[in-house]
Amino acid sequence: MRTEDLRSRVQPQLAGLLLASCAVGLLAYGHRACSDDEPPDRRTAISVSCDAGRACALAESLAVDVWSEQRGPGLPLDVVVTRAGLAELDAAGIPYEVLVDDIDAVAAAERARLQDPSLQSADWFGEYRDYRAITERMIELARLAPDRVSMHGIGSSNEGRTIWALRIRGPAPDGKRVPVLLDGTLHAREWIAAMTTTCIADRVVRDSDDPAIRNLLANTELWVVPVANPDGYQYSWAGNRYWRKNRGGKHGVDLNRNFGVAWGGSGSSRSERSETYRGAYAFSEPETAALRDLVKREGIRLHVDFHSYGQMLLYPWNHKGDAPKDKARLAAIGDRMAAAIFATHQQKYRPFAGVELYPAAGTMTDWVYGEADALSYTIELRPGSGRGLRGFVLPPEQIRPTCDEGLAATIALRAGLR
Ligand code: 0X9
Ligand code: ZN
Repeated sequence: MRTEDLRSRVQPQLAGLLLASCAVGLLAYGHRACSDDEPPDRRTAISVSCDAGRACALAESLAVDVWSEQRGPGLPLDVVVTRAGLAELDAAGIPYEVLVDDIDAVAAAERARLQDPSLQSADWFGEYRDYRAITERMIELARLAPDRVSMHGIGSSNEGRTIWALRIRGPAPDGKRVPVLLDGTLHAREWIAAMTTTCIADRVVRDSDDPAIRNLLANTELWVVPVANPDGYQYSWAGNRYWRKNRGGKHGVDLNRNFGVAWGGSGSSRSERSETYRGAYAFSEPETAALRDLVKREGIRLHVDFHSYGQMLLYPWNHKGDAPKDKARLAAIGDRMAAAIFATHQQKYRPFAGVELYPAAGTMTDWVYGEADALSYTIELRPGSGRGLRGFVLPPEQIRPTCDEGLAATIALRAGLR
């Protein structure tokens, strides 16, 4: 039997079905007494330390969603549980830290902010933007510099939305440019990935005289796909804020388990309802097929797949423990990307081989590295993990600083191939 990652066993439909009386326990990280006024389907994000005995196993079994990238001894596990789940953890004396007391209230507050005209930000990157607005911004960039920038539809989603790519060409005296791909939002709820990639494109086009950007663009052809999963992204905007997958089939497919290297292996699920459902076969989804075709057609050499959250730089392999032949190089460039990120806002992003955190088969970066032979990274953007940070709902003031970090990482990555 295959081991499946924790996410794959989580059945979202369990949310709200578990009813239990609310036990009150003593918590190591803070006291979360339950009250009878709370609705039983209230969903709370908590962080559990995996060092203590069966703490994480129990948290896993009670989880209605899994938020954290990492798991394993010494690493905290972020999960979402209902009120009944909290009661069970309390009854078992398992300590946890509350990350977000009511994740749906946080999503509702975000939605109210987005819909309130008096709260609109004058800065385009001062607020989150939907698929349509991002597409318009990309068109604007192409109009701004038509000699260097062009819009390309690289495919169509399940629901018929165009998957847009912006191509930004830097000067190349000998006509040879290194093709680099940045993509975001394979996972719908990771909104900061769409904003960061759009913002990197924006900076690169508008600040082309900045020496660091000039250097990045020299002999480079940058492809940017901010919304790789437009259906899922729009669905998360339409009210289901924590939606992860695309909208294919009955329950959606985890696009980051649908690529063709090690497809079907550990850390992916054959169960359609699972959050890590891998799809019927590799590249069954039009969104992953579009990215595959782009990578092959353009001969991509460098790649970043932007996700959130946890502040990490992950390089292959994601699915198995054997070190890839380029491990030393991937790790060294990962270190340089981390240092470049730190220099912008003093945030720590830690580099790992993905599998060191948990196995995930069928990921985009394993395919881009394994089949297309490009140096390929997953960057888990802000926030880090911890109390007061709200997981996927990152305050909009953090879009610009996160973009600085993404741009710094991209510059360091490109420098790694000079
Ligand atoms: O699980 C994923 O697809 C990615 N993490 S996320 O929290 N954004 O969903 C990371 C995939 C690679 N990571 C590991 N192999 N650990
Ligand atoms: Zn993700």
